Amino acid sequence: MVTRPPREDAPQDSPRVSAPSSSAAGNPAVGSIVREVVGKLGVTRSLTLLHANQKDGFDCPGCAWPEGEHRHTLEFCENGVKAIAEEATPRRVDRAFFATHSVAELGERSDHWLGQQGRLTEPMLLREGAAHYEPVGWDEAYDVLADELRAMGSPDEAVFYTSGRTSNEAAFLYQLLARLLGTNNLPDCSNMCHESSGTALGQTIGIGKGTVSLEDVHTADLIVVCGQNPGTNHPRMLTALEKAKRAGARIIAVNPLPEAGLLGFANPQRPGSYVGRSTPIADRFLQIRLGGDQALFAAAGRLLLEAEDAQPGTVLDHDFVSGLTEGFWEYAAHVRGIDPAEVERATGLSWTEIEVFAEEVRTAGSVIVCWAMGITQHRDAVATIREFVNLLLLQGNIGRRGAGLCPVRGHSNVQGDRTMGISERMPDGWLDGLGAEFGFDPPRAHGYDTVEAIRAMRDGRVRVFMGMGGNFVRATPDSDVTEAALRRTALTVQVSTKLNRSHTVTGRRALILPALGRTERDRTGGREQVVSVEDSMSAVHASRGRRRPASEHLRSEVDIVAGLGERLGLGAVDWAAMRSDYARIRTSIERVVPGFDDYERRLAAPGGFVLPNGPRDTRRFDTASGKAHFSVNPVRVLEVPAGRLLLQTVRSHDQFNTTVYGLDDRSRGIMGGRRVVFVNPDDLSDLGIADGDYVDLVSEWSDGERRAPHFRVVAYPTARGCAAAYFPETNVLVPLDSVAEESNTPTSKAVVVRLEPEHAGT
Ligand SMILES: Nc1nc2c(c(=O)[nH]1)N[C@H]1C(S)=C(S)[C@@H](COP(=O)(O)OP(=O)(O)OC[C@H]3O[C@@H](n4cnc5c(=O)[nH]c(N)nc54)[C@H](O)[C@@H]3O)O[C@H]1N2
Ligand SMILES: Nc1nc2c(c(=O)[nH]1)N[C@H]1C(S)=C(S)[C@@H](COP(=O)(O)OP(=O)(O)OC[C@H]3O[C@@H](n4cnc5c(=O)[nH]c(N)nc54)[C@H](O)[C@@H]3O)O[C@H]1N2
Ligand SMILES: [Mo]
Repeated sequence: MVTRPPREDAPQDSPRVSAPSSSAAGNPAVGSIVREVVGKLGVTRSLTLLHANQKDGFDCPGCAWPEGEHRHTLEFCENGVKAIAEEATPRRVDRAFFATHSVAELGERSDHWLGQQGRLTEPMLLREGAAHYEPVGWDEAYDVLADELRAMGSPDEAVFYTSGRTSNEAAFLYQLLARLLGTNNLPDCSNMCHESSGTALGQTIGIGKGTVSLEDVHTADLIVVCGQNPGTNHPRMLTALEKAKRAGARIIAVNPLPEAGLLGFANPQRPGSYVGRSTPIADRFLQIRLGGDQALFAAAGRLLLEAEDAQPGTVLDHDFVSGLTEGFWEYAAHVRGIDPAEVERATGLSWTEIEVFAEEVRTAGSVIVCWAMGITQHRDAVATIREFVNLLLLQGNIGRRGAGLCPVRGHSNVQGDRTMGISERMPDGWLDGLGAEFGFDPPRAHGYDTVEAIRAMRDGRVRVFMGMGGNFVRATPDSDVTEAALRRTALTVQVSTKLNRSHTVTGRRALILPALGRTERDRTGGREQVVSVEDSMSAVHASRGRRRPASEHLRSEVDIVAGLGERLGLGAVDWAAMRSDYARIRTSIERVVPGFDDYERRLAAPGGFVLPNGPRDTRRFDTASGKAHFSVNPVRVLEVPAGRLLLQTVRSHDQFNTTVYGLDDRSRGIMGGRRVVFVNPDDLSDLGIADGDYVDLVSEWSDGERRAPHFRVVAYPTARGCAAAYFPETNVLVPLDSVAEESNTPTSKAVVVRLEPEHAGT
């Protein structure tokens, strides 16, 4: 399988390399914000920002980090600004654009170019055999989709994908529509993101969510940040870490890369720090080998038990362990037996470094572990997160001030979408409630997750693919396989705000349905509508757009789903009433989804409300036994054959997932290009490759090789044996079958590759 770089990449992609920066925000960030905003939007549009994350404004479409209690007039960050600027762009992709550019031609363009073309303006249809999309009215678009859905042999021939920006109201209606149709095929971006967290936390503490509030972060003694690059991906989290530090917290960064945001930070919200003085964030940096975290946490568990042996009664929280947990003895017996040499191999750390880490944990009164994709996108991700739980349980670090588990979510409403039932496997009790509310019997068989959906399309078992936001073809692994899979369907439908590659890789027919964005006024049904979202810490609040929509033809996601439900005549649901008053949807949500009592009134309260969380609020664990579970997880080393490296695929500072804002990664010293691969200088000399050389990345998997051509090698201080390159250019290298155990998440952070010098053998 050989993939050529998209045509546009070649001329654009000539990376210039300089030293990585040592802090994430501060002067350069402020400059970048001003340039971004005024350059892209002009002065009037820039005022949109004043409403970001304000109590009566819209929820920032950037990330899912919660808003603080005392909001600054401008509660935004550099990358939130970029997300808003993307949506507020004055550029338009209209019918003339599609008449000029054929689908084949658009398919050759880079992700960056596609995203730069602006906002979609009206529904477009690609007819069978046609070279161009053509405009179509909303009614005809619904007809095309409804006819194709009616023509299916079984409801399971439809797949309904969701990205994580969709509001609670739209998500609830969307899953209702799929289930009324008769399928649980509701894959979502979570399958590629925090699925491993949900799986591990559900098994061990009885809820698939984190257990900390922002207040806990501010008051923790020790915060361990694992597998996360907050300086780029959750910049507002740095404000919370800074606050915690000022209150005396210690912070440990665990990462193969020395990420700028963890090394230093100047708060752009406080003019005092504009002058370039930066607060170092991490007190300690553990440069771990990819996939080594499970071994690190297991080893720390062993060391805590040994410390308890040496001074009984001083380390473990015996009341907590004996009263509220089970499985302690099996866990203790297991970790006492783990082999330090094996741990050193798995982590690339010395046993002394691990002892120092365990000592930090032992002496801290309260500990929080935060994590993101560096943990969840590994083969042993679920076991690793269970190991985080084990370590915290030992000292009763759950359900107590300043302590707990903190999976840091990605998309701004990805957690809310799950709460609303966007999942291929909702529990029976939840489905019972849905069925009772709408008088039907929801399907019970589990549906396809993202990887299973690709397999089903590949094997010709799917007729209709619908994407509620997102960019399925670029976000998913094994790009060549996934593209071929989508092309086997009869119809692909994308509900989108902006042009992306998923519009160019289509079924026999394709629809683009343009939607309102978060920042835009929603006057569906002739009245001002408000939607709601849930952040990473289970706080639900209202979001109200203020800007004039990019086009008069845009419809809200709620409107689009309700319109389709109505056209299909599905169920005893008053789709029209729900569409014209979103409060009607919330009334149903209140009756179906636990924790939403009095939804409408509490949503109107400033800042919204927080959903109940058993472990956090009352140390109640909703597991079969009613206790939190210790677990036994064998330590496994990610083995790499000689001469090969473990490649992780990461985000640059200038992208939001598959949306490439620009070609720079300021924090890592890369300008003007994205086809770079970061490798440790010692590995380079072992391989006989030099900084500045060009190589093909070739991934090796049991079913064959995959190739991504033409990457500039950058000597970079990453952990030994590990490499990094940007997603989505490298998704072609991630084998579809290389997934995390139990969660089925693609292993985007561990792909075995060899670097093949360009023109080798020619
Ligand atoms: N500006 C911006 N913000 C975003 C996004 C964006 O693309 N742009 N995306 C959003 C989404 S959907 C998500 S999920 C989040 C993603 O947020 P992150 O998880 O921060 O994103 P990644 O770039 O994938 O970074 C993974 C980090 O984990 C480290 N890592 C990789 N493997 C390992 C490992 O085995 N062990 C340890 N300890 N570390 C490891 C990498 O070096 C890197 O620092 O951000 C959200 N916010
Ligand atoms: N190799 C590799 N692959 C990965 C990852 C990785 O780290 N490495 N990360 C994974 C992760 S964590 C995630 S979450 C997924 C992301 O997967 P997705 O969520 O599918 O991808 P995005 O790039 O966020 O989607 C961008 C598109 O969403 C549309 N959009 C934006 N805002 C709105 C809106 O308000 N409404 C609607 N209807 N559409 C909108 C725009 O058209 C835009 O082009 O990718 C995953 N893939
Ligand atoms: Mo994500």
